[in-house]
Amino acid sequence: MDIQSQASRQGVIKKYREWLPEIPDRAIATLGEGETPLIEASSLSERVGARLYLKFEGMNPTASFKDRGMTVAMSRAVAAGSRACVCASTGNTAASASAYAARAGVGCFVVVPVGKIALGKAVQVLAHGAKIIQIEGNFDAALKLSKRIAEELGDVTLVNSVNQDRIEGQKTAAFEVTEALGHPPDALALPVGNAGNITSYWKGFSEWREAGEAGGAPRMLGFQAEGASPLVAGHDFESPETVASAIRIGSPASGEGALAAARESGGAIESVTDEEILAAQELLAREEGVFCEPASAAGVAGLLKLAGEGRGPEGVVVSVLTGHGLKDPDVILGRTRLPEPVPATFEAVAGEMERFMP
Ligand code: AN7
Repeated sequence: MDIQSQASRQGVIKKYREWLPEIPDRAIATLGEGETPLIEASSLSERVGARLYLKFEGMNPTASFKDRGMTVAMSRAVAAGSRACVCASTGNTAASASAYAARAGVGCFVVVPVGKIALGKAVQVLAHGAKIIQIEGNFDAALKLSKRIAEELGDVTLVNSVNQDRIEGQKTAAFEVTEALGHPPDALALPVGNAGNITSYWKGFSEWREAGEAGGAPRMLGFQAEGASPLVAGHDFESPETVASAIRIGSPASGEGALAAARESGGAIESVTDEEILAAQELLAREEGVFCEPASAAGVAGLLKLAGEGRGPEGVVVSVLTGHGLKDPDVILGRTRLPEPVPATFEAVAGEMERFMP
């Protein structure tokens, strides 16, 4: 018996091969990505006025959704004989590329804005031994440079989502959502940065609808952080700013894809403030037990905002939580900290507990 095909978490390439570009077996670089949980959120459902599920992409091997696209992009780079890969990143692409490059045995260079990468993500890159190049510029400058590097150095593959293989791999999340519910949701809410992921989900939902695997497709609701919301404002942002460092992007490479997804699905691209993002992150952690990074909470923040204005989606709604909360410890430590120690006595410990007992 073929043990691989029986195993769960065999990776998105083996699971959805007929929907993906061709990859020879020998080139597959996988860490068992995909098959992430779809968690019913009863407390938040009441707040948003719909039946809300959370697609927790923080449960991927490097703790973000990027792994779905990275397994495809890296495997195709191996198949093409690439010596190394390069990417620009706000952090998660870098973490994912570092892990999959290590797995595939190719070199990895990540170009990042200096001092703007969340701690957990930088630590992942260092652990996997990839080369970090910090530039004195923002993500958009890093992406321009990475594109040019890949063009001018022949055997170096660009693994940003402008690489179509990334889009192809990430669309598998739409298949999983549809399979888990037994049908596509009525709406899908997610954060938008470079706009690769919303483009991917819409491609996945559209392909299954056209192939007759699903009867419809959800309204796509994309949310940018207000300080980095070029798709809402209608122009690029020179100096994007938001607490959600993952989506601190002023000139989204797949902006057209995001706008098309919203238009074709009857959805929208809107913005949420940093306060709304942090409040949603806290609600998710404290009321649902799901800890995601700030950017990942933008979808729920958006749903709460729409509900508050009486224009929230109804029916079955999925919000994609794109990355794990452990990625960005500083955001939590910025608003709370460990308490002072107490004496090691029964009275002191019981006294502390009494003050906090629900
Ligand atoms: C947690 O890592 O762009 O709209 O360089 O890390 O597809 O860009 C990360 C983006 C949402 C936005 N949530 O997705 C990068 C990077 C998290 C992210 C997004 C990112 P896109």
